[in-house]
Amino acid sequence: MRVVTIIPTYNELEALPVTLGRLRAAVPESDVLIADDNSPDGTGELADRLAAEDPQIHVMHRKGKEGLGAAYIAGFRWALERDYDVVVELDADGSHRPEDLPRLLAEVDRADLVIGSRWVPGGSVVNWPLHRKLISRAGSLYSRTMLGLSVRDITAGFRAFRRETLEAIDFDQIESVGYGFQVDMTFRVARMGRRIVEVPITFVERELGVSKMSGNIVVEAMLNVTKWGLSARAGRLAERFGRRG
Ligand SMILES: Nc1nc2c(ncn2[C@@H]2O[C@H](COP(=O)(O)OP(=O)(O)OP(=O)(O)O)[C@@H](O)[C@H]2O)c(=O)[nH]1
Ligand SMILES: [Mg+2]
Repeated sequence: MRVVTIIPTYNELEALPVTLGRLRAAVPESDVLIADDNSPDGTGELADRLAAEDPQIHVMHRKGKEGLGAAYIAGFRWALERDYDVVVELDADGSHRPEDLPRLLAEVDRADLVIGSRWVPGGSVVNWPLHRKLISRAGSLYSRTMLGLSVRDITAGFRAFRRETLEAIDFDQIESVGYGFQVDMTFRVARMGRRIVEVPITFVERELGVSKMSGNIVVEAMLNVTKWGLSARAGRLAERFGRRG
């Protein structure tokens, strides 16, 4: 099983080397692709230096900041052009513990998508204020209800995809950039009837660097979820009336 872990970065100069060191120690068999959006702080150059010392580390330099979703899609295409069987998503900021990755990979034999989940029994969040926990849980609950999904942590960004799952997705149709991107991917995988398994993880709020999360990203995600939920319902209604008429 050939595994590549994609790490999207924007201004992660302090956090990236720590995360990378932990990842290489925890899952030495995984190759790494750093997808950097021309970070002004020099993360891209640091990534090049780390890659020069380690043949399993690769770097993709992108023009400028286009959001997490666009960076992941570029990384997915890169991975599919090479013969990887499993593609992992991992944040650079230490929130996703590389030490949890072997437990995700252990499930990928029996799942099309494995999600490292905060909101299943055994999962948890460290260093989040109550309001942030509530926003995340409420966002997942709203998305689950609107989209009719059983996944607990829909916005989670720590994931392992089987290659076949990614091959079945038309990336040109994906519109969202932030959390909406993760919801969008989950919804597409579920609608294809593929199997999603959640594995409990401990999510640790970043200690180094600055957050790129914004109110806009949350609003975008919720608006998109509402739109997708309503159009899926409209589609089902049209089908029902179509059958009758
Ligand atoms: N390439 C690229 N990476 C990004 C972009 N925005 C965020 N990232 C990376 O995506 C990962 C998650 O971003 P974060 O800023 O941690 O967002 P978050 O996890 O929602 O928020 P906090 O952890 O609270 O800071 C990190 O590795 C970021 O560097 C982007 O526009 N382009
Ligand atoms: Mg983060």
